[in-house]
Amino acid sequence: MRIVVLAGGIGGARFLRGLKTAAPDADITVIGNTGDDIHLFGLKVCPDLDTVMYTLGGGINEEQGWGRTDETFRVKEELAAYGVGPEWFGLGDRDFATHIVRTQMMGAGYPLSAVTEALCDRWQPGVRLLPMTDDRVETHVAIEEDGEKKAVHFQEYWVRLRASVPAHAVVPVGAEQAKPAPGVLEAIGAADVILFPPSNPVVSVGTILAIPGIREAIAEAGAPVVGLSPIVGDAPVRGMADKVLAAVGVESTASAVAAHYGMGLLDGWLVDTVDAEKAAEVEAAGIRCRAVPLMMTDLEATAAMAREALTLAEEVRA
Ligand code: FO1
Repeated sequence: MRIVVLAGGIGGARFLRGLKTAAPDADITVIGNTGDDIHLFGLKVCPDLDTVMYTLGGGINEEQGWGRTDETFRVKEELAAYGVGPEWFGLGDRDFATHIVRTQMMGAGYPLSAVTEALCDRWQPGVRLLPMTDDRVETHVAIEEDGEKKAVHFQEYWVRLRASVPAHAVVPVGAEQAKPAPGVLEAIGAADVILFPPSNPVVSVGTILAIPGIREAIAEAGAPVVGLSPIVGDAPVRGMADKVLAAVGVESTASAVAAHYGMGLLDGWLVDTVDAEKAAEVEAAGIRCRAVPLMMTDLEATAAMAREALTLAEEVRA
């Protein structure tokens, strides 16, 4: 079975671990969000691609959900000693190697998709990891800080500010000019199932859908499209998705996120059992809905969620 998954960072990566367990023989293609990418110290950092690669490759810092295990920060300390910032983004020594290799290869003319394939040669994530595009797209957030309106890079909003100020707008800069990376549209067209994992619906899945051609390809694909709500009990399970949902005028509920994706895109939607009463509202929006446990507490729980999503996909296909 060919499965395509639109994945962002931590939630998407953890879900993929469960999906691999639930469907060990499936051919999984991950379309990874690159709107979180940031250029630091002359290096290109791809947080969401790296989180998927490290999580599935066994190198992730498990409790953080990002960065490498057994990390040290000597390079970061030395940069700070030179007064070279920013200090608020924790790049570890082992992680730096990934960004050095990536930047070196891109400097030699390799597109991000080829670089990602090369990095995955080492990590063997067990999925095909494609960036959503080879073009530069970086999400910026319009905020007001100390009375001054400005746009900050998503990472500054997310990490330095901890999303502590309202986001007035979330803009994937460069998305309009970007093209899907090689293999992305083909994978969508050939998919038997397309999944939206519990990733951030605005800055992760939303950014991928903002690349011209991707939303249309999914809407036209013959495959059933099933999503899993990242919102449980009117709050994000992790992260601060509610802050960016507010920026796009979507309330932080399992049913509002389904409606945000819309029936033109989604055929099925899983909500957590605590939101069971919302299933009727989602079904009224033309999207088949089931209430199942959606907390990724461990691998087996996550695998069970993945099985439920695949089961719903078959129900919808029928
Ligand atoms: N998140 C943090 O909250 N603090 C950090 O210092 C931080 C550093 C970092 C370094 C590399 C990387 O790949 C991810 C990193 N993240 C950090 C997580 C990152 O902001 C998020 O994983 C994604 O951008 C959102 O999905």
